[in-house]
Amino acid sequence: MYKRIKSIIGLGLMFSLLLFVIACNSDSPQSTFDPHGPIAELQKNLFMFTFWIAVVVFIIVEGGILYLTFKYRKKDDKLPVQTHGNLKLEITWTIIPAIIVVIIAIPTVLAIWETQVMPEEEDSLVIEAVGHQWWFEFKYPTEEVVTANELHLPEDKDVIVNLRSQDVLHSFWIPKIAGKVDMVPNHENQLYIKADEPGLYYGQCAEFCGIAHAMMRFRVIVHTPENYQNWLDEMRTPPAKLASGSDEDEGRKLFVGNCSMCHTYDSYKKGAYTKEITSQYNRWEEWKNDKENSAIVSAPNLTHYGNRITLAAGIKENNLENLIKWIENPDEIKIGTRMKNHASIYRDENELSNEQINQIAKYLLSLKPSQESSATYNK
Ligand SMILES: [Cu+2]
Repeated sequence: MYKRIKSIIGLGLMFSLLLFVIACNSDSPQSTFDPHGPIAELQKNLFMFTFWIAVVVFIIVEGGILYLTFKYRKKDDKLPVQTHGNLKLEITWTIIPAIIVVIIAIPTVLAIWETQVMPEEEDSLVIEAVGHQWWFEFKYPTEEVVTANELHLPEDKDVIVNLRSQDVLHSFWIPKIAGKVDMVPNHENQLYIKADEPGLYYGQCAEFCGIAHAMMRFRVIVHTPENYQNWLDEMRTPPAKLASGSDEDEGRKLFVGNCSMCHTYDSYKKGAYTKEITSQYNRWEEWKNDKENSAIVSAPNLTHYGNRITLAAGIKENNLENLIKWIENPDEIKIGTRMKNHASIYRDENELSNEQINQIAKYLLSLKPSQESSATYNK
């Protein structure tokens, strides 16, 4: 019995050590130990400062417990000297933790203040990020660009993200760059972010928001200033014309007939930004008024979808095979989507054939700006 307990404890310790080692891997795309922006850097430094103080406390306290356990373990049947209370000792072990808490609190409070100060709006890029069950909408009001699940940023630029939610609580977090701040319905929060190096970063909803919460992710693509400008230009460029009778063109007709009530696909047009804001609002209102039977819901903007890296909010690589699977049955990739519950193509009488699904997928992947551009995506 004793042996069994020992081996269970041993296995438990080994498993904990394994988890500890895995968690320390700074190569992981969501590791906070490899910061790429001032906010994440500040948070990491604060964590390390607190961590090392905790390590010292741990060693002293656990060392003391082990020392006393062995030194005063039962050696014979003699009753040891019985004492009660020690004023000096009790005052000491009350004051020392209080001092430690103050030492940790000072940089913590300073860091909280520092992250709350927003840069001047005139010198910053202002972005609206809206949380939906279970995807992210990104709007660039000054640039009049709207996209979903992939946030494009220029490097070394102060960015103010205005955070909102259209349904329940979500939380916006890019572990290597900044966060996390809650996205609250009927309330706007702000987050200051800045990325110091071009590259691809991972984002994640960090507040439980329903059945697909863990699958509510996004990507952040940080560009050099020139590439960022190219991306903006591309977002205002129409896609190439489709050859009549091609699979893509057939897919376009099917998409317009079945999907375009919820998914906007042409926000490259002039004035499209304001139109999209109104459309999303109306879709949302209609769904809110009749959650069971509403024919429309607010949905990710699919302008230049062919340039996206992932589908289903950062869950699968964006390619033909995955996109077909997604359209066939979204629940298999991400359970609970409103698309599955509300789009008419999922009702028996309107079901699409495999060929039609294939055509829609090909059409969506063809949605790319037509003109040659020098923009290089950091895939
Ligand atoms: Cu969530």
